[in-house]
Amino acid sequence: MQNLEQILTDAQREFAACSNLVDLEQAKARFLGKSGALTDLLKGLGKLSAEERPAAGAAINVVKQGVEQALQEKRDAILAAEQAQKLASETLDVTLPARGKSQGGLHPVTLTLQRIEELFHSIGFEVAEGPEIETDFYNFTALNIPEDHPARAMHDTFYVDEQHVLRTHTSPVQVHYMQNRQPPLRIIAPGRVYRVDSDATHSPMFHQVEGLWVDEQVSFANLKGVVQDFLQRFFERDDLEVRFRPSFFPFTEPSAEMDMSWNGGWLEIGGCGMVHPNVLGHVGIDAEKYRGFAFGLGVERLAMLRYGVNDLRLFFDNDLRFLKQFS
Ligand code: 2NM
Repeated sequence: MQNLEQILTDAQREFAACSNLVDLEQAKARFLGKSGALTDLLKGLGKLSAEERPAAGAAINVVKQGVEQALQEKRDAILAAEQAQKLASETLDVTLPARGKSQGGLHPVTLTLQRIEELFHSIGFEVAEGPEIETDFYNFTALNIPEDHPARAMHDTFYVDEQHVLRTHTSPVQVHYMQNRQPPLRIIAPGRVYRVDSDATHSPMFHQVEGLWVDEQVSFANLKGVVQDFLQRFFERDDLEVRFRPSFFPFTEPSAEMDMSWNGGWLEIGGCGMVHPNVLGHVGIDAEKYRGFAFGLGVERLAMLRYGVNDLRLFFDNDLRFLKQFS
């Protein structure tokens, strides 16, 4: 019984030396466990006489309560310390400057399309759009390319099913537009087109912009003026020349291919012509009263020339080292 005070001080000292809950549990077992110091004393009570037992039991219980209190205090202290450490390690300094935000940029083809749209808008053209999956009628028939016409072989076509194709040009947009309106009409149709073609200079998906002007007195001379004015402004060169070579398209008559002067030579840049009377007939425009001109330009081609890009495929690789140069 003289040990009681000693047991309490031992327990307090041993608990104080513990730095985690595992050690503390082991220390607890040495005092309060099955064969702990206090448990041994309690077991020994039976050997005492009936007179001695109450006082001895009370004394042991006082110490036991002291040990338990020391244990609980240490347990609380360890938990508090662990919590404090966790909070410290998870602290966010909300006053730190944010990570640098990296600004994206527009794709060179998008930039080129925007520039084209802006230039045509400034001379009164509207921008028209339409679906990339088209019916046979809108992509071919309405454009004077009947079922078995050899011209269908001019563009290798991706067929979706018997009646639907991925548009091979944006002309079907103009067909839709003409169907719903009467002249005067002045539109460009920019967008994706698809052809079965893939090598260094051809992508199966590329962008076209087609222009259309329909009115009573529209002439081939107007076409030449609009195209030359556009190209001069697009390339910011007043001395840029345009030349027209006779050609054939089913949807225009007469038709021509367009070249522009470039580095002392000529470069083919697109096709054009006066809208064929059959096309106007298909969309319910009186071909006796109205005439129209139309032209088509390759957007990637224009982008390559404007930005000095030497390989078409760079536009479709999405290599950031390339794209970053345009942001
Ligand atoms: C070209 C060349 C020549 C063209 C024709 C039409 C429409 F719908 F009015 F008939 N749109 N675009 C056309 C004419 C397109 O691209 C090389």
